[in-house]
Amino acid sequence: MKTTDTIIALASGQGRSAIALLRISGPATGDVVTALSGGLPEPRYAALRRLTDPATGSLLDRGLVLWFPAPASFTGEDMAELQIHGGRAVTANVVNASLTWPGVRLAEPGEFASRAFENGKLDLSAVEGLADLINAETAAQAKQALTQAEGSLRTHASDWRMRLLRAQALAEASIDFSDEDDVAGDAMAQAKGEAAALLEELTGELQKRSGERLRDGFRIVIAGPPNAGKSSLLNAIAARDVAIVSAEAGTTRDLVEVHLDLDGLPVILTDTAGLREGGGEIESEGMRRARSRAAEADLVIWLIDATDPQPDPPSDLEALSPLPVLNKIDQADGPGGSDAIAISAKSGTGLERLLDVLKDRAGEGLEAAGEPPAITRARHRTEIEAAASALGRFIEEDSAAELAAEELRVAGRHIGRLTGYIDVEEILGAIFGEFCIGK
Ligand SMILES: Nc1nc2c(ncn2[C@@H]2O[C@H](COP(=O)(O)OP(=O)(O)OP(=O)(O)O)[C@@H](O)[C@H]2O)c(=O)[nH]1
Ligand SMILES: [Mg+2]
Repeated sequence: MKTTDTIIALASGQGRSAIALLRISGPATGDVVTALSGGLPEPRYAALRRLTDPATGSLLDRGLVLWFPAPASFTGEDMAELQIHGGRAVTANVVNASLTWPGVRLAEPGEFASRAFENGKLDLSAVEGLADLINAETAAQAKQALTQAEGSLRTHASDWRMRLLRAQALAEASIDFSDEDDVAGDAMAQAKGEAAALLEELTGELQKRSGERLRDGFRIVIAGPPNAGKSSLLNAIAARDVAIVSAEAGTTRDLVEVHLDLDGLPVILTDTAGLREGGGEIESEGMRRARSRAAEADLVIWLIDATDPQPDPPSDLEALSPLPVLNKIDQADGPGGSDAIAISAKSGTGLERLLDVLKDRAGEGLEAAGEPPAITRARHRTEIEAAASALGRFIEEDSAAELAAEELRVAGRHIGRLTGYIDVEEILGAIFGEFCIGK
């Protein structure tokens, strides 16, 4: 990517729409806008303009033009946004007319955000927050993404870096004064105290899983004996005919997954093959998948048939403390089991209560009400883990002060990578590649 290029992209997504948003960024932006619309409007004020093809003079569209001269723009470069009619031909014509200008080309995915990063407009954690915001499917996901885009992780990271620098300064002081035993020992003890406090905080953040869970979704797996009504329950909750239901035992073999929005919380609900002894090759593979998906779940529902009460779940599932649910109570005589939630997937009886319980459990698992966690993706976890182990080594090292101090620099590098202030080349591609073109 050469930042001397001027890039253009449809920011509002592909396809037909009432209005489409075109974004242009780079040194030729002002020239392109002038060529298309006859001049530059006042910065940051919308101006209604006729857009014409600079080559032929023919009218392309009439739309709003916004001009953001550098550096006060999203990318930090000269930028313009054109709000034009969203027909495919209109947008293609305006893009093509812009592309005839020398040095103008179509943007790569994420290139606007990447220029914003290069120009110091956004740090990496904010870029990731924006990517998550664009991908957010529920209100809670959007809220977490926005909090991160607004700098929640950056705030943590810069606080951690300041504390590391303090510890580093103390450790360096102890090296400088190594011939004065008292001073040196004192400074090193203080440095270790700082490091220990920071390590405790990082360990606390590493223990929280709710950020990643919220980003990915709370995973609920429906398990149970064949024919208990697992697929019927999935369909009832999803309010769609997703999984095949039949009176034949052993109908479901594959995992069937639906994404739900439970009061703003993202939930992934999975239907599985019924668990029983025996079964042929395909059914056994289905049961193996059921068990392994249940083992990874945040919550397992153990569904039993009230007309054919079954024994307890097998021990591997029992160990996951599943939520017992009793189905088909429309056909059972009285309220069957003890603490099981009684439902009928067929008639809908008890489903509201079950959904309330699921919402509560998802809410607890995602800690939707609490402080936003610092870690929202595996990349953050990896860096913080690496920083924490370097801190641990620093605290334990008691022979050579120089070696110990090097561990603080290692920790600092990992914390720095959270925001990308240092040493970032190899992680850039992975992050910006997640974006769509035009962001
Ligand atoms: N009366 C009644 N029948 C139900 C209820 N839920 C499911 N059934 C019936 O029970 C049978 C099995 O339902 P499924 O949803 O296919 O059961 P499953 O647990 O997915 O079965 P497998 O995929 O074979 O493990 C079907 O004939 C359903 O119509 C219910 O609440 N009441
Ligand atoms: Mg089924």
